[in-house]
Amino acid sequence: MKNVLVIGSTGQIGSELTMKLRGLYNGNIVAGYIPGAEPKGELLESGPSAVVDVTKPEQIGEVVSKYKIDTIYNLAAILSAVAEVKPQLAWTIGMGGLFNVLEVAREKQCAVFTPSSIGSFGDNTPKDKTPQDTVRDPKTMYGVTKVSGELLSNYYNVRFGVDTRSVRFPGLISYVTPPGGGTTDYAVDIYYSAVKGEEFECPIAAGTYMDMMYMPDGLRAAIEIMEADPSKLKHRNSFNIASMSFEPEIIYNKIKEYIPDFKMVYKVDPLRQAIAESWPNSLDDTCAREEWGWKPEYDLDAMTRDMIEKLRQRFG
Ligand code: AKB
Repeated sequence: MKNVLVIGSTGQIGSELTMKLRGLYNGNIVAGYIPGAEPKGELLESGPSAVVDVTKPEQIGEVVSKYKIDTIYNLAAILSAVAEVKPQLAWTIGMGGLFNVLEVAREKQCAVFTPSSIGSFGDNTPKDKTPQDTVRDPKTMYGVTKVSGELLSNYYNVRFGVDTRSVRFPGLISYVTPPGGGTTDYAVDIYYSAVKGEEFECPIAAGTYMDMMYMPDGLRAAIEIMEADPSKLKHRNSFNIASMSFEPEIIYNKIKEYIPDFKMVYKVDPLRQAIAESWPNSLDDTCAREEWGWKPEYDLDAMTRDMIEKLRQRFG
């Protein structure tokens, strides 16, 4: 029996993670949402939901008590590009929200998963096969909140014994709920354009490599790290995980294998490009593999086949 609260359950990760957790565990898997982003359809009908604004600790505490929550997935976040436009809001949600979650978790003894990101690295980090433990000096507010969030989560683990764990997500690619305001969003949008028969305007310049991951692998990582044997974990917040790294020409050419008349032009967004250039080209995920058996299942080809098939079912 497991009782889980997913904060941000209607977002890109939350909408799929909540459904997957409901399929896996008996117990209350509560879809936490904010007004204006209500759960709909299967997400609403398949289990309990509750208003949980991460900036309101009393709301988190009430839901945790009511449903006897033992694990919180704290997915509320402002993604990297929007965080540069609204840095104060990004801090309030990323750090203020995390502090509230950790305090509730300390009082009510919950385990906590809070995603970190490839955005937690900066210009002085080794770019290729970026190590687990290395220089981290991000210049973006998103990156600042991710590094600080990792440190705060480790502090709550060491100081108060809160079971905090996390992974550094690459750009997550999915056909279910689109992301909003991220630097890696182009790698999702490109599939929608290709399947709809539209020309794609790529906001990231040719040659810019970033780590990416298909959502089923990302969901498995979030669940497996929380189920890992704690005695084997030398790290907690947060693990490098990886499955594929590509630049726009590589994903474009892969899609063209399936949709030969697909066209892409470049319309580089300076904000997203600067962020992308400050991030690693590819992460070394050896520690995750060794400490809790992480292993991705999808490469670029398998992901592309599945994305196109699923989007074709939706858009014809
Ligand atoms: C973003 O682009 O902001 C996110 C991330 C890699 O953390 N997808």
